[in-house]
Amino acid sequence: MTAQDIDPHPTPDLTALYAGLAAADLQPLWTITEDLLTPTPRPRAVPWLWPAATMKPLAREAIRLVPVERGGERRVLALANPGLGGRPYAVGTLWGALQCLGPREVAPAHRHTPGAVRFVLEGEGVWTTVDGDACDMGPGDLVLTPSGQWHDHTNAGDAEMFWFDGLDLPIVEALDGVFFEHWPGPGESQPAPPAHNVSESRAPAGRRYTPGGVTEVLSPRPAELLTYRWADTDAELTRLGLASDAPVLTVEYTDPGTGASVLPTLSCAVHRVRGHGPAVRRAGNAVHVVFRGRGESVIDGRRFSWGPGDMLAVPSWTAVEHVAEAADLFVLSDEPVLRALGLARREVLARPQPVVEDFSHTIGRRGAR
Ligand code: GTQ
Ligand code: FE2
Repeated sequence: MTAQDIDPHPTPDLTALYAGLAAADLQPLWTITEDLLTPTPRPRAVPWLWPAATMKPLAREAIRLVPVERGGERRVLALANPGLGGRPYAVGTLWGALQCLGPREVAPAHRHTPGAVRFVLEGEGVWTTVDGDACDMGPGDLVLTPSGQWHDHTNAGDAEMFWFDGLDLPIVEALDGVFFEHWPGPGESQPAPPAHNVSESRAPAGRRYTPGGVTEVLSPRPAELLTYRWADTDAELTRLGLASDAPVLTVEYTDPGTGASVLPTLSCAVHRVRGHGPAVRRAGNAVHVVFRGRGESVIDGRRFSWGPGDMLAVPSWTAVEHVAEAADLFVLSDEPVLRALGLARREVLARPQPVVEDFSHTIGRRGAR
C-alpha cells in the first residue's frame, strides 16, 4: 500500500508531508506495514533442489583446477537459493554447501564466530581437527565445529571426499557478529594431534539422540562431543523403527552433556522415510540433504524427485512432505533459535498438498548420477 493508494488525490500539504518524511530518512508505517507485519512468514528463499548430478562434476572440476591453499582456502560450493537475489545462502538463515577435498589435500586452519556442522556424504581417510582434536570423518558421520574453535580439514587418503557443510552464518551476519581469524602459525594447520577422536571418549554419558526432537533447552556451553557416528545414528533409527509404524521417523542429534541441540543456533536431525509422510510446516528454515535412498518431496506445491547427495531448501512455513520406500535425509534447521526466542511453531496439515509445479523432471534429473 503506497501513499498514492491511500490517498490518490493528495493535497499539497500531504504531498509536502511525504516529501518531508523522505528527506528526513523517515518512513510512515502505514505505507509499509503489509510488507513487514505479514500474516505468516514470507521467506524470500524458494523451495529448491540442488542435484548431486549437477554439483559433483563441478566439484571435481574445482578439485582439478583450484588448489586448496591460502588464497583458494576451502573448496566449498555454496547453495545459493534463487529467491535470495545472489546471496550465497540456501535459505534466509542457513548456509549450506558442498565441500570437497582431493587426495592428500589440507584446507588451512582458521576460526570464526559462525558455528558449523559437517555431514559426510562420501569418502574416507579425512579428518577435521577441531581445537586440537582430530575428528575422523566417514559417510553418514556428523562433525561439529562450534563457534570460535580452530578448525582445518586433512585428507590423508587417495580418494576424493565430499561432505555437506551447514553454518549459521546468515544468522550471525544478521546480528552483525561475524569475526574470522586465520591460524597464526606456525604452518597452515594445527599441530598434528597425538590421538584422534578424543571428544568421543571424553564425552558426558547422556543420550546422543532424541526421538522427535530435543526440548526447550538452550545449550549453556559449547558441545564437548564433536562427532556422531553413522552406525549409532542408524542403530537409533532402526530401534525407533521397530517400535513404530510411522512413515517418517525423526531423531535429533543431542548434546549428551546438556540435552540441548548440537549448537545453540543449529539443530541437526535425520528423517528416515519409509512411506508417505504427512505435510508439515514450521516457522524457521531448513535444508534437507539426501544421504541414502530415492524419493520425492512436495514443498509448497513444488514436487522434486531426489537421490543420494541431493540437497533441498525448505523455507519457513512452507509445507513439506516426503515420500520414499526407504530413504534417510539429514536435516539442518534453525529451530533452536526460534525455540530460545519463543517463536517456534509447527503445524501438521490434515491432507497432502496439491502439486502445483512439477520440478521432478526439470532440475531433479539433469545428467547421470
Ligand atoms: O570448512 O571451515 O562451507 O569456514 C563455509 C565456511 C566451510 C569450513 C564452509 C567455512 C567452512
Ligand atoms: Fe570454517
